[in-house]
Amino acid sequence: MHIDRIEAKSILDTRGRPTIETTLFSGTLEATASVPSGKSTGKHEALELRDADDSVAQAIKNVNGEIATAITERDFNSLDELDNFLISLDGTPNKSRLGANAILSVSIAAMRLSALQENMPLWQAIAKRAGTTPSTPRLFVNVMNGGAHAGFPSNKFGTGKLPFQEYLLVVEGKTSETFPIAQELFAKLGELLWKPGVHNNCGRLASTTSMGDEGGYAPTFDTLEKPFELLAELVKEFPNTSIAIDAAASELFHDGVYQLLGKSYSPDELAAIYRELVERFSLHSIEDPFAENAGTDFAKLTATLNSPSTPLGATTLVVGDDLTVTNPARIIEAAKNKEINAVLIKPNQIGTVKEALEAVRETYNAGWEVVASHRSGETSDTFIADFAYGIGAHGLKAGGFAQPERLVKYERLLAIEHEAETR
Ligand code: 2PG
Ligand code: MG
Repeated sequence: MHIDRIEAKSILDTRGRPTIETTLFSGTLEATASVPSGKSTGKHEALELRDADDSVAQAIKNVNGEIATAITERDFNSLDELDNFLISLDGTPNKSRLGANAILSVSIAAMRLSALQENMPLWQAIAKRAGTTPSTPRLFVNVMNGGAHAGFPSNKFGTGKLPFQEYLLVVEGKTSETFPIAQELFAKLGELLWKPGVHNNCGRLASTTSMGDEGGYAPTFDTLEKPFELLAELVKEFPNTSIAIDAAASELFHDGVYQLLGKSYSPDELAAIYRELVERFSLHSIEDPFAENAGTDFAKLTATLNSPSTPLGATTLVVGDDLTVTNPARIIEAAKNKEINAVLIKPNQIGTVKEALEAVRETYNAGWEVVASHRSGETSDTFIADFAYGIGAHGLKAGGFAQPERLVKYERLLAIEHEAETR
């Protein structure tokens, strides 16, 4: 592959924050990629380069300057060669010199360019590169946003925004069937949340705080169970649907305890809460149930929720996000200690497509499931949908339906499925 020219610029994400978009030009072809941005970021993630004024001007300068000069001078025999070159050009363990956002924008655009050159749909090019069998992921739709993704604080009585960051509905099946079901569920939940009495905040959602960062509702409730009771009412009407959460527990962890709705819990007490929620509401998965360095607590919970000798029976996925940060070495470590049984894969946590695919490989080597994921600050780039389909992911987390940047991912999945069926 030869890249003739590179152009990076600033665009705004769903939170109105600047992020990077890069276009690569090669002969008559061009390919563009933009990079999302997290809020509840793990400490071990690759570094997103931001300037003091919150812009990404330096990252853009790095692409248009140093990276452009270095890669337009060479030919690359493969995408792995290009990604390895970018990794060594940066030269730091966490891509802090050139910025993981700068590097990933080039890496994804190059993947797209290569698919165009091979006249192949992106998902198929990803599958070919990864050696995976493409398949439709379950939709992990984030219907209620809490924690760091809901913008208002809990009040002094301990009631307030949802303690967990994400309350998701998991819908399994072909996207042409799951997408309309998920849309109906989302609309019904909206009606329920506006119904007087259901909601804790005077029976209605305040217009300024009604939606969270990821395009889901952001209601308030006075107990931990109420949001689950509401979701359980909904899913019982539809087959192949279940409830999942992302606790994002690094955000709840303060001074050795977890704080939820004004109360403090030890890791064991929190584990008991998860067990109860799994038993009562048959949770499909729990992401980041504990803080990012609490691997031992993860391992205990994974064993408890998946032991055939417990009354829980069904398998519940314990998903690592901040724990594993799409980092192959951290996934290998987690596998050694049986800490989890599924991994969230977000390419911008690691900074190249090559390493994200390595993370997928290590996850599959461990016998675990992959859930591909967007970030809370998104763009209209749909790469993650092709990625999820191409690697045959168990699920795709792409947010709620109240933001176009989330909807385009689901719509892309729909288009991929049609493309795959008609090829
Ligand atoms: C998460 C993500 C995406 P953020 O924690 O899983 O849903 O949130 O991008 O803020 O890290
Ligand atoms: Mg998470």
